[in-house]
Amino acid sequence: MNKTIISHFAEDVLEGLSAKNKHLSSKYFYDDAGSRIFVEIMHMPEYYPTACEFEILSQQSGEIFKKLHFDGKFNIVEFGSGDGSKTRHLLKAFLDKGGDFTYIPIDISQEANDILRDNMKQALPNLTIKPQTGDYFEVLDTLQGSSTPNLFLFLGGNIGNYKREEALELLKKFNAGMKKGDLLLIGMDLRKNPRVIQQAYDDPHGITKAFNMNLLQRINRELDADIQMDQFDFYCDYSPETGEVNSYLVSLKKQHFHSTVLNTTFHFEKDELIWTELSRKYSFTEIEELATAAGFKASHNFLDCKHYFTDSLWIK
Ligand code: AVI
Repeated sequence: MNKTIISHFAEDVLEGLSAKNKHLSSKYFYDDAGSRIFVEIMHMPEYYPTACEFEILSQQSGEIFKKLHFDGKFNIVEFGSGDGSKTRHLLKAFLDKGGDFTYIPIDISQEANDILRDNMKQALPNLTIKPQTGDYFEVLDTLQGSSTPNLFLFLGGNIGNYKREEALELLKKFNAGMKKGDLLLIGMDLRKNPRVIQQAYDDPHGITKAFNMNLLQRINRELDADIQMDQFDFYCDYSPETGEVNSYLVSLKKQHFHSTVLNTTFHFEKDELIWTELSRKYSFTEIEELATAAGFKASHNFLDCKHYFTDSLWIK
């Protein structure tokens, strides 16, 4: 882990745990340990979004291909490609249909890109793949000079983890880096029976709890702190009125902990909360409104059979 990332983490922990309403950002869930726990979450029967998006991409990629209006060559640019296991189905269907495209996955980690390239080359030997390592927007800048049309992918429902204004800001930035006629396929979790959503986050196995508690372990590890794990619990709540799952760590007693790296002692009241994550669920109207506000037209929703999740196709 490099120093800049540690110092961003350190700064954000200091700011978040010194605030009146304590908070830590869910972007810090994903260190090596957290990423492993997230894989476990994706395999839980209660956590439906992964299986739903898998179903959409494995069964409907041919239909998605039909909706592309590009003649000739195009690029498929993926933001946050991960291990590519879901995208592989889309790429395979597009190749089978004779699509002439270059796949450009963007990731901040060179290692992740190298692994992805090897996996994809093995699974799809005819794929043209040009991974780009770096910030999404730097890569968007380099694509703007070319006249090749683009299909952008932002899958997995990650947009739901941004607060409303931040989601809009991110989508506007994507839009600014796109040409007229470029497409965005964006994964979004839909509003549904609240019990289904509550179970997916408040899971009976305690895996989502471990995912959240890892934030505290990370503070202990990286900021040399002495948090007692068994003195915190996890709580999450889905509100069907707002469409938001909000997650928290709960202090089980009046307590404090010290971080040597931050040279600070943090105090907690009994039952005090640390807000850790927002996971928003959308209605179709909200999807259309968000698309329009960010400069797109929502043209088609590709749904799983239960209508729990959408890969929504937007056009600039
Ligand atoms: C990555 N993101 C879309 C997940 C979600 O559903 O909001 C993260 C997650 N948090 C708890 N479980 C899964």
